[in-house]
Amino acid sequence: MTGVVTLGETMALLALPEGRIGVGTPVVVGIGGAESNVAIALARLDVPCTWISRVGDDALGTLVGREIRAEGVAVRARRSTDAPTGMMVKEHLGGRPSRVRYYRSGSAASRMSPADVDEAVVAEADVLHVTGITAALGPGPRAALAKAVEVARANGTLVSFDVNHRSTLWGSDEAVPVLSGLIAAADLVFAGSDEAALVLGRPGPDPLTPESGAELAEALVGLGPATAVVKLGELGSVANRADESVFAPTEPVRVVDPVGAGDAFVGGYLAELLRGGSLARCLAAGNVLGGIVCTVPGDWEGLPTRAELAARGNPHEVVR
Ligand code: KDG
Repeated sequence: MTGVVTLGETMALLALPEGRIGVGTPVVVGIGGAESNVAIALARLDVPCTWISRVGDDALGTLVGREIRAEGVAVRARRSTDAPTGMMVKEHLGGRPSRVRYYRSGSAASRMSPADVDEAVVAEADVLHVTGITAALGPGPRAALAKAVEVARANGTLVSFDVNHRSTLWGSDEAVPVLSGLIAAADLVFAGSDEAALVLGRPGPDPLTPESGAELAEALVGLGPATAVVKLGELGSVANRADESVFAPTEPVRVVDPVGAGDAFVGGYLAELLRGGSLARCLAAGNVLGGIVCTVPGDWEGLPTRAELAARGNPHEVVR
């Protein structure tokens, strides 16, 4: 197994454990980024991983690189001397996240370009995993994404794409055609139900059920990918591939912080895929990781190692 390569921005994360920003408000410093969250999930499950990005030549850039490397992920991130590391501030109320604000416009990662893409690393990987966030960062990152996808497709590297629409970064008029193009170029697509509805130009499913989720997954496959997965939150997840529809329910968990659950899901799914698991097992593994990460504060800190996962017993799965 040569593993997974990801590409995207990771920011310094300033978490305010309770209340809003003010003089003397305690802050917990960490990091967060959808693609590195996935890479960390995979590395903790013993899947070799590389993360490609750019960070600033500053203390936050050092923090980001050091933390991701410490998780066993290979870091390919140039340091920009003329742009800072991006940052996000996460406020909490009653112990749960209440608001996230980005300070990433003009960040080092928003200046990524195709030159940042290590072609050999992408060509040799089993999977390239990318998300819509990178496309929203600007023309340079979008071009880097396009190059990574092109190299992957030319070399038989599976392209995995998580829609990850961030409405605070771009409007849907600009986002939908770009996201649709990336879905068409991918082999495997992940979306939340609202994201799937957005790119398909439909209202969000009401009620959200395994059946309405399955319809969305089937419609996403109609855009081009071989497999589409729709994450259904506390219901579980559903996938469509070659006219087969598979639903896997979740076990209930005590949710402390749901941010990062989607990335954990993708990490669990891809790890199982690389072990040769069936579609049902991939969904079940995704559900388990997504659930676990919700029980711990932070976007990725609760991700389990392979040993911790094994200690929990086998994920429950249902196929139909
Ligand atoms: O999926 C969790 C991410 O949203 C978070 O870690 C930060 O990448 C991030 C983003 O752009 O919101």
